[in-house]
Amino acid sequence: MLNRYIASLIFLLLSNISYAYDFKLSPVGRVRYESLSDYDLNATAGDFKSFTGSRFWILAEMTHQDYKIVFQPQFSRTWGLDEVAGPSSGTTIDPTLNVHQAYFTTPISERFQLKLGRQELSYGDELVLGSVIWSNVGRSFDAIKLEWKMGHSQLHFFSSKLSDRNATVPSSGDKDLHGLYFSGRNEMTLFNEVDVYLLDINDSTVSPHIDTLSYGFRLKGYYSFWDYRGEFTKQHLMSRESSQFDVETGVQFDPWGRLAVNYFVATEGYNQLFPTAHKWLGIGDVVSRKNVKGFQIKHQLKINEKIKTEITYHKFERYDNGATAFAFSGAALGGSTSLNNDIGEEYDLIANFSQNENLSYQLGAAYFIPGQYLKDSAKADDYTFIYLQLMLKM
Ligand SMILES: [Ca+2]
Ligand SMILES: [Ca+2]
Repeated sequence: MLNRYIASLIFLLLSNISYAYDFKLSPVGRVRYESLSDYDLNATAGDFKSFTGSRFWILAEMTHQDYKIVFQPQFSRTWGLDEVAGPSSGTTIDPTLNVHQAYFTTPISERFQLKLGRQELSYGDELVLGSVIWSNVGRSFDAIKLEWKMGHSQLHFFSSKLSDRNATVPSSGDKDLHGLYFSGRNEMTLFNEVDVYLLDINDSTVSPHIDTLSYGFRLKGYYSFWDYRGEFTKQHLMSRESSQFDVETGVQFDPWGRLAVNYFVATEGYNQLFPTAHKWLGIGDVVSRKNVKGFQIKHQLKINEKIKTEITYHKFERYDNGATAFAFSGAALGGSTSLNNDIGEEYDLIANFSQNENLSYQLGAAYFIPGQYLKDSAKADDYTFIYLQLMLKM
């Protein structure tokens, strides 16, 4: 009897708690098959890859007055891959569940709020800071962020601990990212988005410590059927100066879709920071934004409410023939002896079919043809990438 009384009391307490805040769940499930033939650009050496990856998450938001806790458990898994304890498919070993985001927000005053904990950082076109939604894991930061709202615009100051080396053992120090990012939004369509930022990576895990200071601006706007975006970043790595710029302009020809051209340059010492590279430098993920220049021509078409297509041609060259080209991983792509700058070209196709507001299918294909520079580096063969993705959002 007493047990039943206690149980009722607990139930009563719990049901009261559940009414004490608003609870919102946004679940997403995504499964993608990928196949890569000759990513090494060498048909003689075997490197065929084919796999299926799952990314499932529940974004749980608990709000009470001006306070909010966001918790995002995530299950990310390549099918059939072994866990530490051994194979986990068709056995009694389960893979692990991870946490992609866990933070809370609290107001400091009417215009200021603090966001504290593990969180995604996504700004502008994600050229310098992105959440990499494409990835089967995505990118998060352990960070403190102060947000200042100014109408539709915002000024954010954040500081993230990228690596802590003296938490458990004494060591030289940590690696931190500090940033100041102004996202200006206004009514003028021609300068619809005006961003200015300052980012500093202070790496004290090495001796002497390294400071990478980057500052830049970004513009985005449109006028009638014409649109553009552009971003320029200047960088100082101790005494070395680097920079990048990336501009795109497009025209909407209804009902024939949008035709756009993009031109980009990144000098040989440029540190691309934390971008969603997959979004801009070709879905084949061959190069990174470092010692590269080139252009793309893109055609985007909305056939109807359900079907969208995107076809892109990319051209990549080295900016400086005194340094190698750089692969998506950041490692050298090709040798340093060739004087030719032609890295190669890539054709991309993305077709998206939304069955309804919840379920969508996406087919993607990339075909990369090496240029003379890579041919001189014994990377002379074409690379093909294909994926098929199904996503359910609720
Ligand atoms: Ca190969
Ligand atoms: Ca520390």
